[in-house]
Amino acid sequence: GSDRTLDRDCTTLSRHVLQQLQSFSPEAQDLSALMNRIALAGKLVARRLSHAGLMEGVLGFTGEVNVQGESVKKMDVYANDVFISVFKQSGLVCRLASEEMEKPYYIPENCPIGRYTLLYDPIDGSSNTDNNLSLGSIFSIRKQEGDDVDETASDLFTPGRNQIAAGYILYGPSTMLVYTIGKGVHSFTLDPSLGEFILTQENIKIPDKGSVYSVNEGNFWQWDESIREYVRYVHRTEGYSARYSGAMVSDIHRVLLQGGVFLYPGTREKPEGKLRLLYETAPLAFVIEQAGGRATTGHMEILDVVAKKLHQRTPLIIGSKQDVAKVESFIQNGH
Ligand code: AHM
Ligand code: MG
Repeated sequence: GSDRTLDRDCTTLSRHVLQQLQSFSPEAQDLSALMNRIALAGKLVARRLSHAGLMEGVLGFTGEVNVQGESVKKMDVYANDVFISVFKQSGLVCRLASEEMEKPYYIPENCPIGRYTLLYDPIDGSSNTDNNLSLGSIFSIRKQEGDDVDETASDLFTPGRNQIAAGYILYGPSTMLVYTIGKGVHSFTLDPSLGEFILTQENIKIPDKGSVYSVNEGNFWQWDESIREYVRYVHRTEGYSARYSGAMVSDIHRVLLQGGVFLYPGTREKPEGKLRLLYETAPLAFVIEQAGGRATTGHMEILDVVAKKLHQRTPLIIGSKQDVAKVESFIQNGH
């Protein structure tokens, strides 16, 4: 009835975070405030994207190359700065680290009290930016351990299981925010007329098996033979569909809802693949594990991998339990 609709319409993100924890605990207050800030960053990026083609100076390249050796787009810089300015005012975060910055960014005025670190990829799927296709932002929140505020951020070199919150924002036909604080996975949709993320699905469970496989087959001859064998298996087995958008947030969102597997394996030249552990593969692994799926490098659960450096890469095989196990058995046993 209408009351239920109203109830659902009123579950905003910050309220939802509080509901999952002891509302008045300091931890609940902090996490609610942190998620609120992430939502604000998402709204700012979504707003800019929705007008991008109409405005001067929003799309295209800056002419710079980032630490990863990738050409930087204007939207990458904009979104990176959005997170910085939003969290500067939060008081809670002393340090941010992102795909676009070689070293962590410190906010000294927050450091005496701000004991959290935000790790993020401001724009996931950059190659989609200039074509008005789906994009994402990925985030991970960790507690800052000890007083190690040096440039290496070595206190972050612990397993992904230590994340206290993680998720992504998907800029698609609607803007969605999906998050976990270790108590299930929940999705919110931005209602542009309210300017609020409203709860759309609680406790999302990924199917144990799906029909989608999502991988860039253009890399076929750069892969290890075991991955080629897996893809040959998929080709000769009825019932698989290929889906690959160029933005893993959108591909993994599909896998979360409908099941299947997303892979970004290593190549012979780059055995660790392309994706970065701390702000790409670990946060997505946390979400998918919380939904009942798995994420592995092929040899080790992603959440057990310990970074040795800030921008460390890992191979990624993520999705439904059975589909991930299938890929794994090709890697480990050749079939
Ligand atoms: P980005 O953060 O620089 O955009 O890189 C991550 C993206 C993923 O979203 C996507 O799955 C992958 O890189 C696409 O790379 P490729 O073109 O090599 O398949
Ligand atoms: Mg990225």
